[in-house]
Amino acid sequence: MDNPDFTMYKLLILLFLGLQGRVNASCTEKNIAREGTATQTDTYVDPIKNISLSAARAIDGIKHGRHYEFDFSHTITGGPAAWWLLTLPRVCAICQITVYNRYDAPQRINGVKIWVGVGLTGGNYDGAELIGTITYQSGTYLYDFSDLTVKGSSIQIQGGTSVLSLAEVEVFADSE
Ligand SMILES: [Ca+2]
Repeated sequence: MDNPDFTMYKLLILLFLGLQGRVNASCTEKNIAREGTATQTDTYVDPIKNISLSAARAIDGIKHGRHYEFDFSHTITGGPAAWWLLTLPRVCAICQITVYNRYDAPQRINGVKIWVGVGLTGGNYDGAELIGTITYQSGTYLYDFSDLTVKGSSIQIQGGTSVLSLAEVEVFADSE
């Protein structure tokens, strides 16, 4: 029989390994969206400031979504034909996607769909998994899709009933 000190030592080792396992299995706090490349159907240019509201503005780390901060993406195309596509550098075990809405004209988010797939091209959802559809709620600024267990290298957001305009998209993956 082990002496009490050795038994305690073994218990501490087991506790440490157990905690490590929990950490490794959890959703990392790191947003990997900014490691990817964002594209969209087409791009609206603000006619006053001549600023292009590119797809990349939805992964620029700025989440305000206010019109004159130009920190959001904005297509010209409206409805389900509009898309915003994030291509990650590798297939990831995605556990959470957070979509930050525009502060101005927030109702445009209504009906927007979030898809995850592998190697998707713009407007193509073949083999992709539908993660969810956003129903606009007044006063709600961000929409979380958590506890996901889906592998993919592409996050594609499909337009709802309006143009597709996103303040920010964050993607979190399980630690490998
Ligand atoms: Ca942004």
